[in-house]
Amino acid sequence: MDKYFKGISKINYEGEQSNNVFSFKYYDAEREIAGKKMKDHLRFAMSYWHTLCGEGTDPFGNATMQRPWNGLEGLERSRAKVEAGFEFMSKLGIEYFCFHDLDIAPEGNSLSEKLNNLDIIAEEIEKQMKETGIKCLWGTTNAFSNPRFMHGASTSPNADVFAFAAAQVKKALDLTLRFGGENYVFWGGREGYETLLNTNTSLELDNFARFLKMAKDYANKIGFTGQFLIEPKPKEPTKHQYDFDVMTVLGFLRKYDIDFVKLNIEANHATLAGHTFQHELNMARINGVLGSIDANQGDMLLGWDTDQFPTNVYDATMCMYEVLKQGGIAPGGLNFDSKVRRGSFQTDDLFIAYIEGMDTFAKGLIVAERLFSDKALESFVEKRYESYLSGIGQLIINGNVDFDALSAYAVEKGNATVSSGRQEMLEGIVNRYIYNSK
Ligand code: XLS
Ligand code: NI
Ligand code: NI
Repeated sequence: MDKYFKGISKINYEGEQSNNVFSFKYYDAEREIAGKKMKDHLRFAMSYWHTLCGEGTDPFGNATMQRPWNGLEGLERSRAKVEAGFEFMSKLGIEYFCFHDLDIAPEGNSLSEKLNNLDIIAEEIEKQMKETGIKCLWGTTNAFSNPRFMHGASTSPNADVFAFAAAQVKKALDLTLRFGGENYVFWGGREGYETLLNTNTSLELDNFARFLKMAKDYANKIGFTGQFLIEPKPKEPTKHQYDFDVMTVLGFLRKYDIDFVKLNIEANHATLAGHTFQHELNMARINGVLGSIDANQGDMLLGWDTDQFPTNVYDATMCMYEVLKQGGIAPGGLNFDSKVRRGSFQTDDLFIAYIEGMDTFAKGLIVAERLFSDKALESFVEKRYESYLSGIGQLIINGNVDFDALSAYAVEKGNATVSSGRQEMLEGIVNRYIYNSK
């Protein structure tokens, strides 16, 4: 199809020598890396909201972006976006999309109108999915934009709002199942609070857990077997978000005995929480809950979720390193929860941004795979912990010593000799792999 993005043809891999902006320099979908195609390592997805609904507004200014569907209204506009979205993904060779209910169809004037609109557009989406072979990575609901959610959705002080949120998630789960979606995401939205002067945090958190369990019951009832994911974020829109970061969410899940939820890690949310992207991925991986990834990046000088397209090769490398250590990201993937800057308002900027994001992660994958298979970092790390493989270390690991025994050992030993962490040397190794991996 060549209707909405005329003049842009299929984006091909041309290699790093190419000067063609509209080509991949590193992303070569069919290239085999460690026994798997690049596209199957990366499982790229288009975010419906930023790509097809973003218009460049910010708190200080109006829309800057003229999109080919801007002249249309209501369901006509939604239909055009479906066609445009699938044309966009086909041209880029992106095989998955992620969506909120509100991205795909207009809200209308009542809940029943909204549900009806969703069914109408779902049919169009299904048609396009069949024609193109493009799949759904995950679905979710927008339970944060409508004014009724101003105090939260499942954590609202108002029980009617809890019910509305449930109605939305029910429908979004129906849609995700209908599209064969492999995951369902809960991003907190306004699940948090502004002040303790008016908030019963205990009830709100209990309700959040109740809500998740009801969602799981409903999923079981309709036969949705996809993965449930919570997407941690520390702040914005609320000051205190309940899903602050990976370890906070894990504490919550364990308290309420919820074992059916994994995590969707977003780069910009990690940095907002004062962590690196890799830290959050690592915490999720070692706890067995690394489920999927929202690929983007923040600006270190700005304290909000700028959702920029990822161009930082170092971060992408360390991300793919964690993914490889886990043995892959499926059934999750890499969703570009990223938007073009307000000043990058031309429609072809959308293509350029995706190409740069995909190339960045392709290069990251290439470098990470070399680092991983050469054990370039791993052999140093193994050696660093070797004192736990024998002697007193082994006794500690096996639970065969107590404080009395350890104290006696330390007194006898007199001193402990430690070795350098060699951080700069290791950073140099990573740099050389980035320069040299092809
Ligand atoms: C917002 C979140 C959102 C989720 C989906 O900051 O990143 O876009 O990914 O609701
Ligand atoms: Ni996100
Ligand atoms: Ni975000």
